[in-house]
Amino acid sequence: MSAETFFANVDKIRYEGPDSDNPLAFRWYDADRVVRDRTMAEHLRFGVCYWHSFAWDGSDIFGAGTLDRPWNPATASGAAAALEPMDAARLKMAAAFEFFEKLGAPFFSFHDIDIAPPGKTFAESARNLDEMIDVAAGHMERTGTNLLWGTTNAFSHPRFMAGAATNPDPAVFQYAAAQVARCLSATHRLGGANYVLWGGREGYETLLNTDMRRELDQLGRFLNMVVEHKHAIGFEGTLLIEPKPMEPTKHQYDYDVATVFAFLQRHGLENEIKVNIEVNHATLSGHDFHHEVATAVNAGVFGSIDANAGDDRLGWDLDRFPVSVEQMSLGMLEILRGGGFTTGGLMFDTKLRRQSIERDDLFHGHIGGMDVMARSLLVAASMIDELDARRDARYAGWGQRTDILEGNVTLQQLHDAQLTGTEPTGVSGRQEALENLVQRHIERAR
Ligand code: XLS
Ligand code: NI
Ligand code: NI
Repeated sequence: MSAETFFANVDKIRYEGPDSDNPLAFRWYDADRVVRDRTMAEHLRFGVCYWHSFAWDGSDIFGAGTLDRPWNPATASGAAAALEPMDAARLKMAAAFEFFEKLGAPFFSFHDIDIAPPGKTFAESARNLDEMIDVAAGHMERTGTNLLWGTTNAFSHPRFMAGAATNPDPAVFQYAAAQVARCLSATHRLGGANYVLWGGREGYETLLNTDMRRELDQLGRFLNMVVEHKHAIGFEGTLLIEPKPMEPTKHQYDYDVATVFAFLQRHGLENEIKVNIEVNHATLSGHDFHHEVATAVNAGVFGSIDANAGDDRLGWDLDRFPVSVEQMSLGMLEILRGGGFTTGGLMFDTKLRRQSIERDDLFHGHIGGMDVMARSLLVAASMIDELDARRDARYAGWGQRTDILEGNVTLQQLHDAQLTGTEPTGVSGRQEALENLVQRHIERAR
C-alpha cells in the first residue's frame, strides 16, 4: 500500500452549493465566500485532530479496535505488526496529510504521542518527536496545512494515573514538565497558533486521599512555569486551558470556564492563558455551549473551540461530529459577538462511531461537521444585528440611570427616592418572540 493513496477513492472535496446531492461535496462551506467582515475560511479556521482520526483504532471500554488504520499495531488486519514504530508513524502522517489536503482543512492538531511513538526513555521519546516534527514540517510545506495547536498527552501512560502536575509524586511532575517543555518547543517549531493544556487527570477520585489545596497550588506553579517557558523560547501563540468537569477523574479541576477563570486570577495567569471550549465538555458540566462561550468572552479569555457534540442518552465524552445547526448557531452567535477568532479556530475533536469502518467515513464526518458549522455561521451572521438591537432595547432604561453604575448614588438615596417613587413596570423578556426570530433565521439564512 502506498501511503499517498490511503484515501484513494476520494478526490479533493469541493463546494457545490445547498442543492447538491453529492455526499462528498460541501453544501454550505464555501471557503472564499465573504460573510460580514471576512471569508468563511477566516471565520471558521477548521482543524482536524490527529488523535481520534488517525491514532485511535476504534476500541472502546468494551471492545477492541475496529477501524482500518494499518499503522496501528492493534488494528484487526494486523498489517502494522511488522512495521517499525517510526515507519508506522510516517505512514500514519502521510495518510493524515493526504486527508487534510483532500478535505481542504487549513489546520490540524496533535498530541506528542499521536505523531511520534514513545521510546523506552524520555530522551528516546524526545528524539522520536524531533524526527517526526521534521517530517511534519515537510508535509505542512507541501500541502499548505497549518498547525492550530499542539498539546501533550500526560494522561494515558500509567505514570500519570494520579495526574501530571497535581500528582502526589514530584517525579511525575518533573516528567510532565519535561514533556510539556519539549512539545511546546515542537509546536513553536511548526509555527503553531496555540498550545492547549487539557488537564487530562488533573482532578481527584476521592477527597479521602486528596489535599486539594496543595494540588491546585501545584497546578498553578506548573502553569506559571509553562508561561515562563513560552516567553523564554519566544513562542507567540496563545496558551489555552480546555475545561472539562469530569472524566476520566470524578472531578476535574478545570471544571468549566468560570472555574478556570477564577483559578487563572488566583495564580496571576488571567492575561497569559485563555480557554479552549469543547462543546461536549460544556454539556457535561451542565451548561449550554453558548453559555461557555459567552462566559469566556465576558472574562476576556475566549480562545478556541473543540467543535463536537455529545449524545442526549449517553453521559460521557462521546465526541460526535456536530449535527445541530440550532445549537451551533447559538454558539457562533456568541463567537461573533466576541469579535470572532484571533488565534483560535474550530477543531474537530470528533470521533467516528466504532462501526464506521469504511475509509471515506472520515470524510463524511468532517464534511457534515464543516457544513453544520458553516451554516451556523450564516445563521448567526444573519440574526446578530436584529438580536443585538432587541437586546439593547431591553436595557434602554439604563440610559437614563448612568448615575447608578457610575457610583454617584448611595443605597440610602435610592431608598429615599423610592419612598416617593412609582411602582416599576418591568420589561418583557420576549423569549418566545426571540426564539421564533431564531427559527426564522435558521429557515432563511443562505
Ligand atoms: C478530552 C479532550 C482532549 C483534548 C486534547 O476530553 O477533549 O481530546 O482536546 O487533549
Ligand atoms: Ni473531550
Ligand atoms: Ni478536546
